[in-house]
Amino acid sequence: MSQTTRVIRPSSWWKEVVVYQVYPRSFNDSNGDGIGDLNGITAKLDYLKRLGIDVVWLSPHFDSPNADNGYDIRDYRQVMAEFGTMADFDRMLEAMKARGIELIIDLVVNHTSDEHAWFAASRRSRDNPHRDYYIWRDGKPDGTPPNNYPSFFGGSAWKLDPITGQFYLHYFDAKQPDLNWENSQVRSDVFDLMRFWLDKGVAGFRMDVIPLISKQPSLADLTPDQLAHPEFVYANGPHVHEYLQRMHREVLAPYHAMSVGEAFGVTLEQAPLFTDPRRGELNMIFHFDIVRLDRENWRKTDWTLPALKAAYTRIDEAAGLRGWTTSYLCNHDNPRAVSHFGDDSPAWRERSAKALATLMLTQRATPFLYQGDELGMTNYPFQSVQDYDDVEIRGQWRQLVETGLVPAAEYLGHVCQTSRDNARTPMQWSQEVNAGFTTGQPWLAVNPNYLEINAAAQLEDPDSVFHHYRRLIALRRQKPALVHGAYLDIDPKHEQIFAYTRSLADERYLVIVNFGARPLGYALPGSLRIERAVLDNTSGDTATAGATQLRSAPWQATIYKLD
Ligand code: TEU
Ligand code: CA
Repeated sequence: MSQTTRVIRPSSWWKEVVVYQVYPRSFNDSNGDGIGDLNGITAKLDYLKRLGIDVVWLSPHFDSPNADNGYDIRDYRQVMAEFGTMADFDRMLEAMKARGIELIIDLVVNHTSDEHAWFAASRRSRDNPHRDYYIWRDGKPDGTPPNNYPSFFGGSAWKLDPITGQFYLHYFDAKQPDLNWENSQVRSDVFDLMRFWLDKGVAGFRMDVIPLISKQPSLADLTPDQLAHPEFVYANGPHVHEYLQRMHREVLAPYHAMSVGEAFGVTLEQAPLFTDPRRGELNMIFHFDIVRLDRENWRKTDWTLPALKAAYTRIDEAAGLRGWTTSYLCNHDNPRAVSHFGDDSPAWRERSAKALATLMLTQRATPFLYQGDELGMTNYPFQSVQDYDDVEIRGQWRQLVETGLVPAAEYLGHVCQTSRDNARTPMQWSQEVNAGFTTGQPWLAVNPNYLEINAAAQLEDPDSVFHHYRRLIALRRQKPALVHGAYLDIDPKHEQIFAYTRSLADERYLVIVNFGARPLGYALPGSLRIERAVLDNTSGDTATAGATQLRSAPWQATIYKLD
């Protein structure tokens, strides 16, 4: 099977695809236990085909005790029992292939679960053959942890293990011990498990916090400045590029596999080190500069359109002429796109969701669409801390609120806008009970707005957000300029209009997005002249041939062909 897979995929196939992220727990429950599963995904492949996507990115589907919803893996070669069996996986993959859909899976190898067999052995004794699979250190003489590293989920990044009296490192939850990539046995075990899935026919990997795999040899204390953003220290270990180059050479390249790294802690200046194809590391990375534009950790801050536009330009420049990048506005770690960057009030929710779709699907980058965004799903109306499931919220609550550092009302006022659980509520399929997600009790509450926002209704309505996404995806497929064309922001300072061109040879498109509920007139800068509107999200109030001046309705987003 892997032989044929190798021949079929052309070398840069991943530039021309649109990816759809499935968070399996919340996608579709086929057996009424309240948890989405693989058979549930298989049952919805015709829906995805209708939308027109090419690749599914599946968030972790491996055996896990679910301290962090599968980002804590107990066995890399087993399917999580709640999600089904390996036979279900094989059937799902076959059904995808039959529809021309490729599958990429989540590679979570900065850490494992503390219930992984490697860790069970490692913690047993100081001279266990697996001891060196993880990072163990003595505490300070006073019994405190080896250094002041914080965990992203609250508290110290070190946990004392009573069995051997040493501390182990965990950047995330204590149930997610960090692997020791300096150990060549760890690297070859990881490479083997990657080949296991590639041989089944998966087309590549999304790599979880991959820049964090190489640790700082000194493990020196962080300075107060560094403590505010430890990821910039954690992501700059001395061997990360060496490890990624080996992985590319030894595992990915022979399969023409697709690779996208979650570039947590990577600055835009450093991006080419990961994605310049001459270096042979990753095809592309997820930058945090857009989704975290208005964030200071869990705090929500303000954002402006010029700042958003500057981030787009810098990301495009960081990819450079040779490199490539991603376009995304949401994933399972972020609030909903329409609530975040659009306007989720009843008046503008649909129009602004379509505007964001237009922005996302007309970048010189591979678009990654998150489940439910194609319906304009919104944030959840959280009231109290009990409404959240996320390990990140529970850890921060203990560290910040229960200690009295931050008042509860202040914390809740921010995280209702920034929490990851906003994007994790179940998919809204229909008006049926629980939005058609499950016949049982859903693991996380369904957003009460499912009667208005659901897939069944939108499939019937040609003007829906769903059909706008479908048209955009189809258009992107037809117009190489929208995939490969040069990106140029033609008016970086305008406070409400986002206007950019995409040019390839003599084919030139202009995208104009009104980021607000105020209508306004707009004079095209320079000598640009409209040829015709190609795709629009209003009832068709677009500029006509020869126009140099146009009107922009609230949240209007139009793709024009230029003369
Ligand atoms: O995310 C790591 C990450 O960069 C953050 O978004 C993180 O979730 C947190 O918000 C930092 O404060 C990846 C996964 O996408 C996430 O779901 C996992 O929880 C995490 O790694 C650990 O595997
Ligand atoms: Ca289920």
